[in-house]
Amino acid sequence: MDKFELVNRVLPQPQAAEATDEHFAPSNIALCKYWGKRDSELNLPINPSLSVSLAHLGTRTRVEPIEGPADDVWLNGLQLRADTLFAKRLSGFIDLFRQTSHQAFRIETRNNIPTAAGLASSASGFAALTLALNDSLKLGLESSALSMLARLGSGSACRSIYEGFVEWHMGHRDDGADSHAHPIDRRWEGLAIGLIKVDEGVKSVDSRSGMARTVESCHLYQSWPLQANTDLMKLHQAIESQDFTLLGSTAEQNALSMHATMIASWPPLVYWQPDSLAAMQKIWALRQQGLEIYFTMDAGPNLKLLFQQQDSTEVLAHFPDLEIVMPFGS
Ligand code: 2P0
Repeated sequence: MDKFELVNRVLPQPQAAEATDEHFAPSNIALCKYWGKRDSELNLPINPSLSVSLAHLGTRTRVEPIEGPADDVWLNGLQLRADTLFAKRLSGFIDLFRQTSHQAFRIETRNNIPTAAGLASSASGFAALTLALNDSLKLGLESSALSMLARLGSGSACRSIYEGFVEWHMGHRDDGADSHAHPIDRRWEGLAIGLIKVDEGVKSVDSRSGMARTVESCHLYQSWPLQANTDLMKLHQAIESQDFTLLGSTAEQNALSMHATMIASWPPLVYWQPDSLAAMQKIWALRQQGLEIYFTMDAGPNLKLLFQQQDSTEVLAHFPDLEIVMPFGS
């Protein structure tokens, strides 16, 4: 099955496109990571994942039908050339929604994710675009269908349809119709995430290629789905009982296990830089001294610190440049 067939089955008859207001989708950070696909056309994962959305940090997107043959893409107030990778990816995604029509759109998208944070914007970007298209074409889709569609733009975008804690059920069907995210009905006031910038440059191997390389070449990868499933259960337990030690230790071990599979790929995939390791060692030393902090990392050199609001002053004393996000408020 290709993605056009899948979308064709899900979409109701689209109405004439209309201009929309801005639609917002939050960025998200996985506590149990998505790493590896069983189908790269449909972005179907090999393992389930669990994330927390970053409240007001994310992407705002509006779309407007325009005359002419080509989309007109604006990112953070700047018009992009149609041959840029970003514009091509957006237009390729919109093609899924205009199967029989040739309707072009002006797409205005803005990220308020701090550039220093090293956070991916593709998750919130494709989620916000999916919400805007649903509005423009009057599709009236439910959140689970929106999540499934956003997944076709970028896997992790399926989690950005929701706020708070979110689980991506990997699904088992070959067509991917059952692979979408669900919100977890639990809040955690006082849970804090700190963004530690190590390097904000563009990484040399993107997640998509990195995952493919790991699945193809890493023997350790065989144990990854088992680890992810075990961690998922622990995270559910931690969220249910508000057990921060369990949440932080599980998220940190999960991230390090994912990085172990990357490092053991061939050619090796090492996203860490010397300052990444220095930050980890600092965190481990502070933890030894009794400060309860943990970290997680994605496919890049930056760290995301997990801690409790009650420790903010002490954490800031050790990491003065930390950008803090409270996913559930304080
Ligand atoms: C995650 N990452 O769960 C993991 C952890 C990176 C490391 O989801 O190919 O940009 O578009 O499905 O969603 C980044 O992968 O990949 C990601 P595609 P995506 O957050």
